[in-house]
Amino acid sequence: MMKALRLTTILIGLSGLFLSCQHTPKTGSVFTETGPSGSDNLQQVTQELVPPPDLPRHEQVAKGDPVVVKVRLVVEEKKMEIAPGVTIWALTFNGTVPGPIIVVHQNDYVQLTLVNPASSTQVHNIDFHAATGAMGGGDLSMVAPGQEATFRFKATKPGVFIYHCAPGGIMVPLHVVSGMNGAIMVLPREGLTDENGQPVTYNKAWFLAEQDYYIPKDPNGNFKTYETPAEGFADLAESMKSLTPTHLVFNGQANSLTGSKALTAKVGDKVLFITSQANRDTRIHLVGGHADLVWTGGSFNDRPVTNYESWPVAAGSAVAALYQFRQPGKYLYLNHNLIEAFSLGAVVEIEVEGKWNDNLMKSISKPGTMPSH
Ligand SMILES: [Cu+2]
Repeated sequence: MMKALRLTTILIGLSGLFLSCQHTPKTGSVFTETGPSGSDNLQQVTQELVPPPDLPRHEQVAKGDPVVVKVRLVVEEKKMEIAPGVTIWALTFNGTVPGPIIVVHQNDYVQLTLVNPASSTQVHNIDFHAATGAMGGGDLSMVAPGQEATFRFKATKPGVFIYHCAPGGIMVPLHVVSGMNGAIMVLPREGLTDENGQPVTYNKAWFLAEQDYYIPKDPNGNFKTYETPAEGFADLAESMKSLTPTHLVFNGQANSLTGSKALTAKVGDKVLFITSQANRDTRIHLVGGHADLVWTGGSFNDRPVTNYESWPVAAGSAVAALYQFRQPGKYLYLNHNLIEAFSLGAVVEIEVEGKWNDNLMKSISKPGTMPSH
């Protein structure tokens, strides 16, 4: 009896140790606010955003004290071809689906200006999952055509997070499935750390957002087009209720990153993959590789898990994974619901240059006729 109790105690102790390794933040408590207690006197810098899959210029390890990072997002409502012959009224931040990724460090302040040109037809705003309060800033940024608004939030939690338009009610999913979402990466000030808590850096990073589209069809089964975004909303509201996308793509368009537009890397590159899905669960796999490190749930406050074959991205989140390419050749980065990848379009190609490593894999017998017995 005593022995059993003691064993139980040891096991509980060990599992506690394991849990604390996995879940205790590296420093302090998640309930303790750190960093500056005011932002008005901090240095201000402007971040020039770039179209995905690229990231804006940034330091992996913060230099100096927290700053106010000014970013400007301009709404663009535009007709966009998402697959051959299939067009939508894309509702975008800065003209791309997804919107550009913003990169800051923990305890920096993001000063976001949202501009809605007079030529727009819709009211828009922005909800940052990295922000605290006011519907993620949505309540401070509701801009009608011809208006702009600015708000500032402290990036208290390190990780990767989505942002999206959330103008209220049914307009929230209508705008999000029309492309109006993006991401922000809040790096720890000391940079990323690996499974052992040691510094780890990347020499390439890509922002790959999976986008679900629900394009309405006419009675003959042809995809419909509309004169204005609003004209299509009643049909879109119906088609999205099926919860079955007609198209599921990376970075806005089918084959946006395949063939001649494939991503490229070299053997030895450590690539940080930031994947977001604003509306729907997905699960990512790198065909021919792995994730060496995955910051599950997108949190940089926890130690990354290692060597995952596929990793989940929950609806309304972004996840970061790091992989070092060891072999040259073609890789596929895809949603490993293979129907969603190959029938609906959720696949990216990566071409890697370098020297083949026979020790990791070699052909013993090429495909050929079976020997007769
Ligand atoms: Cu919007």
